[in-house]
Amino acid sequence: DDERMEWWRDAKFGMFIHWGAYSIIGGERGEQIAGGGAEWAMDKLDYTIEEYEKFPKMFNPELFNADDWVKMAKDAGMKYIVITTKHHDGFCLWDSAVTNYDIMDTAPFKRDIIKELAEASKKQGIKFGVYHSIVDWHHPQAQGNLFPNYNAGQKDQTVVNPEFPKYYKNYLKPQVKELLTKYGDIDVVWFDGDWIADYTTEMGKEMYSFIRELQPNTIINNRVDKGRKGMEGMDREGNFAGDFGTPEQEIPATGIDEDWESCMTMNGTWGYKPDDTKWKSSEDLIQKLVDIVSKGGNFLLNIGPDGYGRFPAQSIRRLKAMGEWTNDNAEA
Ligand code: JFZ
Repeated sequence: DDERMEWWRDAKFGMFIHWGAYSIIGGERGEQIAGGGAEWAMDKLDYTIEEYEKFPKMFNPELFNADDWVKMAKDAGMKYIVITTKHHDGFCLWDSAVTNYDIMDTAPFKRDIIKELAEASKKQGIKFGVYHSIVDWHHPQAQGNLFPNYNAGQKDQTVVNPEFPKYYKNYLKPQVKELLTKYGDIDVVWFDGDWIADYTTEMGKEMYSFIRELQPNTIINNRVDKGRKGMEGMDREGNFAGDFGTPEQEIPATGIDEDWESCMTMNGTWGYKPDDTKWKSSEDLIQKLVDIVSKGGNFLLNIGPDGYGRFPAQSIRRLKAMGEWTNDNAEA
């Protein structure tokens, strides 16, 4: 397995991208502003499924340019990209065969974003991965049992939908299969939303082997298993927890003898949110990179592009500063 993990261990620095219909909302509804991550707008701003559907219907990010995004990542010294194929809101950024709630059928954009990014990454020689949410606020079988009168469906995350195993088998797995068979090498699969009561360790194990059968070299994060926060499950021999741990917005105090990746935002939100102006300084981000790398981890640093397909200027500046620093310090 060392061979499979080799590129990832060498990579050190990657770009996380949270992008979807919520990027139009920017965390705002009338005078309400969502606290925390704006990618949770559907839940936090109390949109019903029907109300929320208008955002995918107007998602038309004409300024999106996959080559530019990949180049910005590369110039920053990043070696891989992980983008949200589907976040908790359920809207899919690729052409999915099992739903119309995707970029080709519901949105006016009608360009397969995942295809464009996968191709641009390949062309420019950078690894490409997908973030995929187990939680799905749009799918009836993944909702709590009060569907459809239950807004985003996840306010009570202990509510189990007896139909969830059907969603897992007939929707989640087929979607993962599409992603792993239609877009060339998928170097990382980054699951999230494993905490909901419906999801089980058995499902996680099955998903893990399913992916490895489709693409033996894909690297999968620990949230493929149930309830694996941060580094949970990574420290015990034989304990199933995917291939790497995912401490979030934190750096472990000491080096850990396991594979891990710290994911962080440049401000305090994953999805685009103009109200959040608490940007970490470039110096701070460079220090975090050094700290993480010196402790043997990877740094997955997030960008939340806006609804037009632009990276926020504040993010671009920080990427540039980090690129200058990593270039200066790269071995000849
Ligand atoms: C999740 C998402 O809910 C969030 O929107 C974002 O995508 C982030 C990267 O992941 O949020 C989490 C997931 C796990 C933990 C905390 C927040 N955790 O393990 O502590």
